[in-house]
Amino acid sequence: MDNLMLVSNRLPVSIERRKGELQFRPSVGGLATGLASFYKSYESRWIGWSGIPLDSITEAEREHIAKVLKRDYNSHPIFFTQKEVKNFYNGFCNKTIWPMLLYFTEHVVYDKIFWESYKHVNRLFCNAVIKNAREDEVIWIHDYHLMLLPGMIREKRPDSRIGFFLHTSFPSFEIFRLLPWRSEILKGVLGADLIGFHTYDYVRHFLSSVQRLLGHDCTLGKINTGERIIKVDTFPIGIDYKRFSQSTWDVNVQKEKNKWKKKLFGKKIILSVDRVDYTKGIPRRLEAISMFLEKYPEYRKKIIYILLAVPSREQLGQYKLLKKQIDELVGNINGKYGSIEWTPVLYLHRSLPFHQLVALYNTAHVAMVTSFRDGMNLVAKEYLASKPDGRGVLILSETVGAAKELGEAVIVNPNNIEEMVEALKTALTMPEKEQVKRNRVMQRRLEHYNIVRWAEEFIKRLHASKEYQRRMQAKVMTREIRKELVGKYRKSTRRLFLLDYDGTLVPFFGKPEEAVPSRDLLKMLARLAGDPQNELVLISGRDKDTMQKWFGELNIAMSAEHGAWIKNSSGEWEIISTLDTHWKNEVRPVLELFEDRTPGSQLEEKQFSLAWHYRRVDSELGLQRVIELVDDLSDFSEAYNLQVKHGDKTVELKNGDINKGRAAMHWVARNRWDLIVAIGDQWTDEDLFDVLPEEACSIKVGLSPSQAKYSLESPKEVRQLLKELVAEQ
Ligand code: GDG
Repeated sequence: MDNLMLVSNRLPVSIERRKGELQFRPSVGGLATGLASFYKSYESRWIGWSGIPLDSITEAEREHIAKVLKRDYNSHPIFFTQKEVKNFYNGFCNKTIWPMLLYFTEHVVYDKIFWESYKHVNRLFCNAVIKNAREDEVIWIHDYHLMLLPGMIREKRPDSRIGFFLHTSFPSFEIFRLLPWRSEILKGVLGADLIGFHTYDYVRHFLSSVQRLLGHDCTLGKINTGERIIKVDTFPIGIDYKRFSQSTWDVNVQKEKNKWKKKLFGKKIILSVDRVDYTKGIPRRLEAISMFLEKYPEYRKKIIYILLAVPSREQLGQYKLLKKQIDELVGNINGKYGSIEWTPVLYLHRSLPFHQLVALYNTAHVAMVTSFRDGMNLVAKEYLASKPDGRGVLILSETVGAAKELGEAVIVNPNNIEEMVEALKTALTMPEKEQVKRNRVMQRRLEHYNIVRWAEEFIKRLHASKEYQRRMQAKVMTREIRKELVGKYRKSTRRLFLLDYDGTLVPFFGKPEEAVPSRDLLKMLARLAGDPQNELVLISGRDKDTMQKWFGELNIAMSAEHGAWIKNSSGEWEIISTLDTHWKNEVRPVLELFEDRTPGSQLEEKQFSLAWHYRRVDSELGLQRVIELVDDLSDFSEAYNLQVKHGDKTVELKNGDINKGRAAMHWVARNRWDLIVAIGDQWTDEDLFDVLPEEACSIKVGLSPSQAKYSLESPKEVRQLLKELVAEQ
């Protein structure tokens, strides 16, 4: 395992002043709890906020904190002033970006001062990372507090290996676009090499924002910024499963359990554990409890609801209000239904030590996780892990990330009180056999994909993403390299040229039919093909009739429709293999609809493919339509084994087994060439580069990433190079 630098807002340990003394205590919260076990088992270091305001400690205390954190926790603290805590943490983090990412737009505060502070604090983190991280260290940045940091580090250290993981949800574009600083935030995140989310929906939403706001091409979880390729993927966070399941046998946990059993004799326990946060849906859940007691009075005195609410962000008005609301609701329920011997809601407004938490999980008959929104929600997973005998029922909100993995739970809509009431009834009456059956399936999954697997998987994919970038880094073809190629050309006697046409030999035109080859170009191609030691193949995405019309006079080999058709220099056009085209009748109406709805767009039909061109469409509208179209086409592509390629202002569908690489092999495998030159400009040409032997000279036109060896700036440079090759000596 490599050296790893974890960066998050909070360190896994917080520093507090109690009775005048500084105290170091483990932080409570999803990220800190989750990563602590992974962190300890590897060569890692952690950078994060100390949790104590800079202006409340002396210089000596500051040094002491840094020393203890380094010595005992391998951590480096960042210190904030009171003002930074106010504007960065309580401000932009918790009043702006948190409610935005979790769909609570009514709580979002748009304040320029908060934003300035967010930038400033991200810069503080950046300086600390640059100062402490070794050149080869993997940097893994966490969560919504540090969304600008990947970009800031990338600027200072372009070769860094950076991962970013967002622990919250990522909202749909219509929500995210509300943020005045949306583009800066996206650009910041795109400084990473790998970006991770808990669920595929968040990935989808993120990609759609990147595409619509920054205009980058996003295909198959890859973002092409024109300079780098960034991967975006799903990594549902796991828990330290064994720690929970095995702790249930611990003496302290057993003691605690016995206490609860004695105290609650015979009553069924319903449990919830959350930070006091409006995303967690605590008041709505209390209303459901109240309605349940009203609707099913036979359960009065037979159940008890333990509401463990961990204090959170208490300085913020919104959170103070929420706390007040919860206090009142608990008071009302207990006043209305309770009696001297029975309190329906047991309200614990504090954080419990781990063994007490596990005892509660283990004792509870039902756990209610009914957040309105939650990136994942670890409590749901921890509850299941704390049930070695498999008994217990989890009621789970459909809008939390965990619902994607825990489908065997009783799933509810957290806004639907009646449904929650019925879910409680279902949970309390569910036969034990059924409980065990459901839980075992979920437990197996959680045990397998635990927190360590999650982190290892992320780091593995980060390396893979970097490796992919390395392969896609075409080197600019300098004058020296060009000279070298000319030298090689002169010495070789069996040469193969595989050339794309549009965007490679000629620039793009508004209408595809305008790209007719000039007389000069035809002359040059004829000259290249005229040398008996050369085999020239034009491999284009165009239809064969156009190719024939434009180049038929030349003695050259051709391939049309991205490799569906091939033609030897002195032969006829042939289909590369029998291909089914029935799918076109199904898909054509969809594309026609897009053509009608999008002024300036054009549908092109070829024998084995359908293409929708949007070069002349207003750019915002074009991007918007592409997203819709690619989405609409996904069902067809699966059903008919089609490829959907989003290339240069075109979305093209074709049979899955056609590609330029396959067509190129027809010529590559034919001879023992001593020089192969392949030139192309688009994603479809990557298939061509892919099949070439190691020694071939592959050239990408344009500066975007490619696995080609070299890059040239424009078709003009390509023509210049070809001219140099065929020039008289
Ligand atoms: C964020 C995302 C995502 C709670 N009370 C006590 C206690 N806890 C621990 C739990 C759990 C953690 O805190 C809470 O994690 P959640 O996932 O439920 O929620 P957030 O804090 O909002 O976490 C969330 C998570 O990050 C990870 O990516 O799942 O969606 O919002 O681990 O056990 N621990 C102890 N005593 C308590 O009283 N010891």
